[in-house]
Amino acid sequence: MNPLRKLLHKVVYKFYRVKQRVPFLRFGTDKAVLELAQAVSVQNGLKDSKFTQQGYEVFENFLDPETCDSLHNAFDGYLYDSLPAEESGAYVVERKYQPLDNYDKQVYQLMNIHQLDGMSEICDSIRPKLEGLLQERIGKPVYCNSFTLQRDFPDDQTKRPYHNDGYFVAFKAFVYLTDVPERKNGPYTVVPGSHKHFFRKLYCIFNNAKRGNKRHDDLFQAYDDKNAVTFCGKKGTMILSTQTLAHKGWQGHTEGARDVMVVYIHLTPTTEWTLGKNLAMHKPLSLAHA
Ligand SMILES: O=C(O)CCC(=O)C(=O)O
Ligand SMILES: [Fe+2]
Repeated sequence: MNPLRKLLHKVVYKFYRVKQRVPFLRFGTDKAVLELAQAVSVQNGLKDSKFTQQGYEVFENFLDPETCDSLHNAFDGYLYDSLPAEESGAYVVERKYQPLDNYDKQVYQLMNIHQLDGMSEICDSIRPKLEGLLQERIGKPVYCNSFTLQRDFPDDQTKRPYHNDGYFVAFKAFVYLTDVPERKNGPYTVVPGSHKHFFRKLYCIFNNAKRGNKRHDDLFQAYDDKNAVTFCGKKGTMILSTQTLAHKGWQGHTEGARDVMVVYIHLTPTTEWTLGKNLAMHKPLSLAHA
């Protein structure tokens, strides 16, 4: 073989041997660092507002109670009676089957409800409002890429602790469809201002890799509840949030199923939304789960 080729093979081989051994370079953590650095720079370029400073904002009565109830009832139908038709593009994700970790075993999520008859009108009426609100606060156009409904059954064992949803800049609107009066009802929780942290997250990326944790965006090593805000509220309350905040659903969720509309909002539009499609349910839940 050409000696130059041989040398090249050797270099590539050595590089991957080293990459495998150094925790910091395992599991694509180098990519995570790049993502984190990019996110910080994108965030620094956003308009200065209360939202960009604290990373979230709460809007009471964003939806009226009747709309919340009708979404909740429609969700019941898709969970217990008949799953969405394949051609609608909507599907129900059963998180318990995701293979990466033991998180969120009691969470069900109906994706792409904006593509379902009966829910598309509500989503179409919310979309311009939501995009307008956020654009006004960050000074850049945004796109609601998927409207979803999430049901969290009580769980104080497997809720995912503090994390980021990847390190890239993304937003979510959480609209409670059931009352969340207390911590035992599992409120959404964030650490205000944590979207601006760089070194703490760099530490987490390194620490996750060292422990062999493939979730490079787990942040529980560096954040606790002392500086957190939990959003208790009535149905209809919306929390608009930067997902680069350290966040979680409250872990001591011991009472009542919590329904939330979760809208995925990004700086670029997507044409197709298939998040978690590999975990889509094939038959409805049994009523024993209600
Ligand atoms: O369920 C919650 O309150 C938070 C869930 C979460 O971490 C997310 O949607 O990114
Ligand atoms: Fe999250």
